[in-house]
Amino acid sequence: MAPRRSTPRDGDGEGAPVGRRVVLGLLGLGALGVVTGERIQGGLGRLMAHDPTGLTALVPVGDSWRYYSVTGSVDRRAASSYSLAVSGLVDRPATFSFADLQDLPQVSFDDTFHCVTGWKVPDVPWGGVRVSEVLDRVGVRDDAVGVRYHSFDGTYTVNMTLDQARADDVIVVLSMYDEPVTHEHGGPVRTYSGSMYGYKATKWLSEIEVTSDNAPGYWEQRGYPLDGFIGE
Ligand SMILES: Nc1nc2c(c(=O)[nH]1)N[C@H]1C(S)=C(S)[C@@H](COP(=O)(O)O)O[C@H]1N2
Ligand SMILES: [Mo]
Repeated sequence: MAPRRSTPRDGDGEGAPVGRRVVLGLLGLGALGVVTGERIQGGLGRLMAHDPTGLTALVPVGDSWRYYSVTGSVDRRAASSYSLAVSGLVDRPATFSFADLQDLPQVSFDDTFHCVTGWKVPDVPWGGVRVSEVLDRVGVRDDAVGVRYHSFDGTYTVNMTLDQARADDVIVVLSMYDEPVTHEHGGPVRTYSGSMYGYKATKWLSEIEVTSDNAPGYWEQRGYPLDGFIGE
C-alpha cells in the first residue's frame, strides 16, 4: 500500500493513498456490483468508485458520490450487532443499539451533500436521530464544550462545538435514500452535518464523546477549517 499523504491538496481527494490503490479502486468498480451483488445506494449513476484520490472527479459524469475512507479497509458491522457509545462529560454514559436508536424520535429531510473538494450530490434523502436528541438522553454536563465523533475504522474523528452539534440538521444517520446506510457510505450508522462540508460527517460511527474542548479532528489536524460550514 502506498503511503498516505498527510495534507489535503486543492482540487484533489482526501485520505489519498495513491498509486496501486487507484488502480484497484477502478477495477473494483465492476466487481462491486457484479461479484458481490452489492446493492448500490442511489443507483449506478451515483457510483463512481471507491476513490480516495478524487481522480474520478475528472470524469464528467455529473453529480455522483465518491466513497471516501482514510483507512485501507473497514470491517463490516451489521445493524444487529451495532452499538453507539455516548461518553465523556455526560450524566449517564450509555450505549445505544441500532434498535435503541430507531426507538428515538426520527427526523428526515433532503439535503445536498458537499465535499470540500468540489463534488456534491443534490437532494439526498437523509433519515435518523438528531444528535441533540441523543445528547438529551444522556444529559450533558455544564462544563462540556464540544463533541468528538469516533469511527470504528479506528482512525477518523470529527469535532464540533456543542452548539453546532445541537443544530436541527446534525443527525446520527440510520437511512439514506430511505434504505439502510450501506457499508460504503459508513453504515450501519454514520453522521450527517447539514450546513457543513462532508468531512464534518463521520462514517462508521462508533462513539460520541462529549469533551471539555473543541480539539481538531482528523482532517482539521491536516488543514481543513475546524468549523467547516459550506461556503466559508
Ligand atoms: N470514517 C470516515 N468518515 C469520513 C471520511 C473518511 O475518510 N472516513 N471522509 C469524509 C469526507 S472528506 C467526505 S466528503 C465524506 C464522504 O462520504 P461518502 O464516502 O459517503 O461519500 O465522508 C466523510 N467522513
Ligand atoms: Mo470530503
